[in-house]
Amino acid sequence: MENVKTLGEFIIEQQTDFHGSTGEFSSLLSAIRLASKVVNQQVNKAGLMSHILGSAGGTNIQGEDQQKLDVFANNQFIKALTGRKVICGIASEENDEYIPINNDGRYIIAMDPLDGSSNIEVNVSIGTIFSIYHRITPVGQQVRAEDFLQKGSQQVAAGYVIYGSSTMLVYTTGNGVNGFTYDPGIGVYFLSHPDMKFPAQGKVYSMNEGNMNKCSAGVKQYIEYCKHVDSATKRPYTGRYIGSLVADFHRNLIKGGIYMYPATTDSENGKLRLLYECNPLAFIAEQAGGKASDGYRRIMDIEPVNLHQRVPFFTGNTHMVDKLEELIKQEK
Ligand code: P6P
Repeated sequence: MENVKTLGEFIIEQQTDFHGSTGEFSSLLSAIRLASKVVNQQVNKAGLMSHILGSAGGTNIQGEDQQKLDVFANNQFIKALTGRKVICGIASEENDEYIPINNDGRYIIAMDPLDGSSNIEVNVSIGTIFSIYHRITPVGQQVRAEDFLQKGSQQVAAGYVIYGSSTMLVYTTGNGVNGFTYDPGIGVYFLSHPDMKFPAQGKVYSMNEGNMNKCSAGVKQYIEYCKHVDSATKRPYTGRYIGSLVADFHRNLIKGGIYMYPATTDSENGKLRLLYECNPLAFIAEQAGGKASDGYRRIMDIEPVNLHQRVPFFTGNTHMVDKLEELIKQEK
């Protein structure tokens, strides 16, 4: 394949200008690449591997049944990251507490190893989401909570893997967003989507409208705004909701749109987790020319208070998030 770049080549190229490259960060990304290939292989066989399907019997901090594939994915990422010595700690949706790893490691990672797991058994795209920071506490000591409770603006990298009709790894280190498509035949990711940006005009809105009557007036008004017929602003927009965050986010990144998981009367902070769902996708959204907000504040400016805290999450084209924020702020 003439002049097609692999993820490995790209990582090495990027290493030259990354935060005083010592190769450690490249090693970290390579661990994520490796684990994603192993998880991809199992996800693609989930329908056949009855021992994988079905609940693992445990429940995670969300009180959700842990699908065996959730547990499998979590273990694969932890194993790959532990093996590289560059990580001092891991926070995962599947673990109530953070996991100290190597006291000499300079990076921490927060991850949702397999988001959208309820879609596993209906063969809908699911994903891995990750967020990477430099540690705050001194190298050589055991990692502490403060290493994980950093604002999203402190991320050094963030990304996701989408296990869909094809498997892609999409990530940023703060110099734009690049997407790599996996060729399972040779086990290599190729740079297929260089410098990803939201299209100028978004026309898709993604929300579980079953929650509509539990949302604030501003959110309801925005949904009505999306449905209003107005050719000058290319409305009505199109409603698309897969119910798998990575799949909805990825489609909107490519086609343009807004993803919304608002606060509801059942959950005043919505459903999605700040550390390993909202912050990493917010970093990507901003690097792709978009925006991510809780309706009032930039997601990446929110000071975390605990590992699994939830925040309302609105992300996508800037003009769409701006309009939603305008209607929400009028509520007060
Ligand atoms: P609802 C999946 O469980 C998830 O965390 C996201 O992937 C998805 O966007 C959202 O929840 C779906 O939630 O309440 O619409 O089913």
